[in-house]
Amino acid sequence: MLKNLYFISDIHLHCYHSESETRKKNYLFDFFREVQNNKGILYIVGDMFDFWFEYKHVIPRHFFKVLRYLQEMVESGCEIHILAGNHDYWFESFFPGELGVKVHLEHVEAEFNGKSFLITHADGILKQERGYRFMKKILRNRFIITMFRMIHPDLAFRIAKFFSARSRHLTLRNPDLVEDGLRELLEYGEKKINEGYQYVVTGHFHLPTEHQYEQGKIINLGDWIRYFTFGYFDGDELSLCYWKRKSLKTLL
Ligand SMILES: [Mn+2]
Repeated sequence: MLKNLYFISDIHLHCYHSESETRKKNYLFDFFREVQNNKGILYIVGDMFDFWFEYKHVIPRHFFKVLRYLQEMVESGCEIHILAGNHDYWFESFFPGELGVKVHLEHVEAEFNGKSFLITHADGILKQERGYRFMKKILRNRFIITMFRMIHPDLAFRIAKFFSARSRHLTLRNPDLVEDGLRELLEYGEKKINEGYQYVVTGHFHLPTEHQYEQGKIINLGDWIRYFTFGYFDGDELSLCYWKRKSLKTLL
């Protein structure tokens, strides 16, 4: 019987060093060690990186330690899946080829112990994301990706940092929008559960959420910026968990 299935999303690893980044990574490595010790299956449900871009011969150096961890986990028997988010859509062959991590550019439908899961970053599902849905088409256009690859990596990451900071500024939403978003997210969950899924696992909203419907449950995974939350399926039940809750008091 399968147990020890983990879900995590929205870690938003940056391509520069800072105190908060070091703290975030230390928590993340503690979490990875737990997955590794339990020989778990891990789904990274989008936006692990604040920006990821692949070149034919170059990988971004700031993520080296994280990538090394992922490779070690796979080598010690863990199964790792990574879903593309809106910040890190541009995966090519590096993850499967060099790390042994399975890449999913779209949502994943899976069954574990007879329970059906819908696993999705869930970007672009809200009404308030109308502008983003348009941008998504541009950002995923093959020609534009090829053109962007022609830019020197140092400059490309500087451009990405600028746009990422800007999008963060725009998503510092007012409470009304958060409330609307949550309502729509729960409606989305209900719809998917009525379609036959027992568990709907989402990322993207940075809002730890666990809602039980009659026939199933939706979980929004929160993030690893403020909440340090993850989803855990023990083989029978899926729940939202807080990593080292006690120590978080000093962080918030
Ligand atoms: Mn996202």
